[in-house]
Amino acid sequence: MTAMSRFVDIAEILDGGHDGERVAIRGWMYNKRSSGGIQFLMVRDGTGVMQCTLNRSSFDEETYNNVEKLPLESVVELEGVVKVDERAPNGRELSVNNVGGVIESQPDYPIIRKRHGVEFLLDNRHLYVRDPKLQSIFRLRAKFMEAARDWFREHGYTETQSPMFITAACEGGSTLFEVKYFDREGVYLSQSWQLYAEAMICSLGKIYTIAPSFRAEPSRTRRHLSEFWHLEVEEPWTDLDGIMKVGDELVTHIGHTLAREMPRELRMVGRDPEELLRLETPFPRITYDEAVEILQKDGVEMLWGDDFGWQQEGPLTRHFDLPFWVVGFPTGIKPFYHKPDPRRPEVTLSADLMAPEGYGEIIGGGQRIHDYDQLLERIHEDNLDPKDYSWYLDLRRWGTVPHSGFGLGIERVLMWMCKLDHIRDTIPFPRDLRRVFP
Ligand code: NSS
Repeated sequence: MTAMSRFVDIAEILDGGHDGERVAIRGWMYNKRSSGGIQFLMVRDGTGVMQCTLNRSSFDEETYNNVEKLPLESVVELEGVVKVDERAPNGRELSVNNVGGVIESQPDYPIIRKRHGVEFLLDNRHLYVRDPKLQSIFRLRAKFMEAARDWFREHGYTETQSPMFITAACEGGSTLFEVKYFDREGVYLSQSWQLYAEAMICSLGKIYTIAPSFRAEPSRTRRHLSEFWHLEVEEPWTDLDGIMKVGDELVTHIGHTLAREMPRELRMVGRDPEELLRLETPFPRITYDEAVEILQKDGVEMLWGDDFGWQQEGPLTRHFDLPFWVVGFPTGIKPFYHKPDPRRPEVTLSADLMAPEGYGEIIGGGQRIHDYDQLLERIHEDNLDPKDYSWYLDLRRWGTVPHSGFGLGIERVLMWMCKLDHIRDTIPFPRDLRRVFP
C-alpha cells in the first residue's frame, strides 16, 4: 500500500472529467462480485456509484484476499486509472492497483441485494437511504429546491416563513394534527403557510416559502404523506390568470433544470430527461365542467359538484402527457378563502395543476377573497368561527388588494418527474398514518 493521490468525487469521473487519469476515490462498497481472478466492486460516495475492478495479478495475495472477504458497506479507499468502458454501468470504471484505508463493516448488513418487502425496507430506512436509486432521487430533490429558489430570485420574490404552531385551519379541520402546547388547547400543526402569507404580502410584496406542512390524512395512499414539503407562493395585485402563469414557468424551469443538470440521475430512476425537456409554457387549461364531461364520457363516476379523488384524477390525467390546469372548482368543495367568480358565483377563481400519466394534482391555488364582508360571509357559510380568523379578517380592513397564490407539493412533483409509483421514496424519512420510526 502506497499513499493515495488526491480523492475525487465519483460524479466527476462519471461526467468524464478524469478519463485516463490516475485518481483515488473513497466510499462504501455497495455491491461486489468476483470472476476469474477479477473482483468487481460497486463503490458509492455521496455523488454517485461506480464500478471498480481489481485484477489478482496487480496485488499481493494477502491484499487481494482481504478485499475479497470484505462485507458489504465496508468503507474503502481505492486508487487506479479511469477507463472508459461501455460494459461498465455508467460507461466508466476504475482499474484499481492500490487499496488504502479500509473500515470493515459487520458481516450481516441487513439489506442484501435481493428484493425485500416494503415494510422491511421502511423499518431499515436509516440504512436503505444509501440505496443508489434513493440517492439519485434525493440528489434530484436537492436540485429541485435549488432550481425553485433560483427562479424566485430571478423574478424578484422574497422567501419568508410562517409558524408551524397554529390555531385555525387553512384547509379544513379534518386533517389537523393537534399538539400539546403548554397548557393550551386547540393548537395544531400548520397545513399551509398561506394565511400568514396573506399578511406578509403587505410587508414584503411577492413572496414564497419552502417548508413542511402537516396533514392527518386518514388513509394510506400512494400520494399522501402526513408531513410533506410545501412550496407556496403569494403575491399582491395578481389574479387567477397571473398566478397560473407563475405555476407554468416555475414547473417548466424546474423540469428543464433537472433534465439539463441531472440527466444521469433521471435515467437511473427511470425518467427519460427528454420528456421533461418537452415541458412548455403555457400549460393547457380545461374547466372543471369540461373535466366532469371527459370523466362522464369515460364512464367514470362523477357528478358536477363532486371533488376529484384518485378515482377521477387517475383516468383524467391519462388523457394528457404534459401537465394541465383544471380551472373553476365549485364553491362548495373549496376552502372559504377562495374568491367566487363574480360572473358565476357557484364556482371559484381556483385552479389545480394536474401532472400527466395518471399522477394527478400537484398544485392547488387561486385568487383570494379580498373583500371583508364577502370573506366573513364565506366563513359563516362554512360554519367556521370568525373569532378564529379575526386577524385574517383584519387584513381586509387595512389596505386590502386583489391577491393570489398557490401551494405545490414537492414530493408530488418529484414523484411525477422521477416517474415513481409511490410518494414515499421522494423523501428520506417518509411519515404516514402508520410510520414515525425511524
Ligand atoms: O391543500 S392544497 O391543495 N392547497 C393548499 O394547501 C393551499 N393553502 C396552498 C396555497 O394556496 N398556498 O395543497 C397544495 C398542494 C397539493 O396540490 C399537493 O400537491 C400537496 O400540496 N399536498 C400534499 N402532498 C403530499 N401529501 C399530502 N398529504 C398533501 N396534501 C397536499
